[in-house]
Amino acid sequence: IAIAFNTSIAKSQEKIIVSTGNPIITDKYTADPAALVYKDSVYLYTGHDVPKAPKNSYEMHEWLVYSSADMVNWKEHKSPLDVKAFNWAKDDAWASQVIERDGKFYWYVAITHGTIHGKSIGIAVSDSPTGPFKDALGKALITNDMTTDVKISWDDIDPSVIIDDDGQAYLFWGNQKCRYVKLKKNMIEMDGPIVTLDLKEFTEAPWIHKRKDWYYLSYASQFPEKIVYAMSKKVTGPWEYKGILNEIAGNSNTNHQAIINFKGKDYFVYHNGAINNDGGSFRRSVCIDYLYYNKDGTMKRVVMTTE
Ligand code: FUB
Repeated sequence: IAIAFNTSIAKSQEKIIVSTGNPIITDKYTADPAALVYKDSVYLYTGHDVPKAPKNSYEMHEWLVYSSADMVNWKEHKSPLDVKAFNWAKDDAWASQVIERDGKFYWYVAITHGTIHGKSIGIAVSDSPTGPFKDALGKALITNDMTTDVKISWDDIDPSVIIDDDGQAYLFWGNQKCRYVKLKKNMIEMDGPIVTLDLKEFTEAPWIHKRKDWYYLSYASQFPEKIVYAMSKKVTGPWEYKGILNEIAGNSNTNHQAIINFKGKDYFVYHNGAINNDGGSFRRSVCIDYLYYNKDGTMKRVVMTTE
């Protein structure tokens, strides 16, 4: 992606950002990207790292949305969702993904539960990809007490959703262990047991996508994190490990990816800590690079660029 510098022009509550390089957004810290291709636009959903967070940990209270028809000119929309939308939750607007079904947009988010110890997964819904979004369920879909084999409180994070060709939807998520569960057609209820996958050196950040007749499960591995991936002929596996897709992202212990095809090109969307000599593991920034597939369906390693 060509880059020289990024400019932004404020217009009421929306802002146009002309992104000519990585990171693509430089006036805010953006993390944990998810991307949705809908009609002729890409919608980019991110977390928002608070600048100069007083603690050496994540401080995130809202999610952001940007849209683009060309991957260069981005419109920043007014934040359509923050933690207060979930009245059963406490705080922490961690990683998320939006998916469309039958004209409705479902936003799966990781968030700290108010009364059940640990992180949980909630869902917001809207008639538009840019909101307004409201709590779809009035409670969490996944809570920490449903997955007691992992003893940390943040193992139920990083939701990623796919609707398979037969219409069956699956929610993947996890830290330390990757899980999935079928979703009902209404997208807000589970439709079967939680299944735990055995993935090599899985840390977190699963992203599930399909291309031709291959399913891809990419995820953050080890710590500091690299993005690796596995492939399968079925969405439920078995998964064959295929190695590193993206090395440790500059100056950030975490990496977190989305993979999309838009107008005939494949993109790898991720974050690093490279902004303005001031970024880092808790002040991250979204980047985009091209992604290339080999003839056998495997993905070429993505090398982080500044352009
Ligand atoms: O942003 C908070 C957490 O950091 C995410 O949930 C993880 O994927 C990591 O990026």
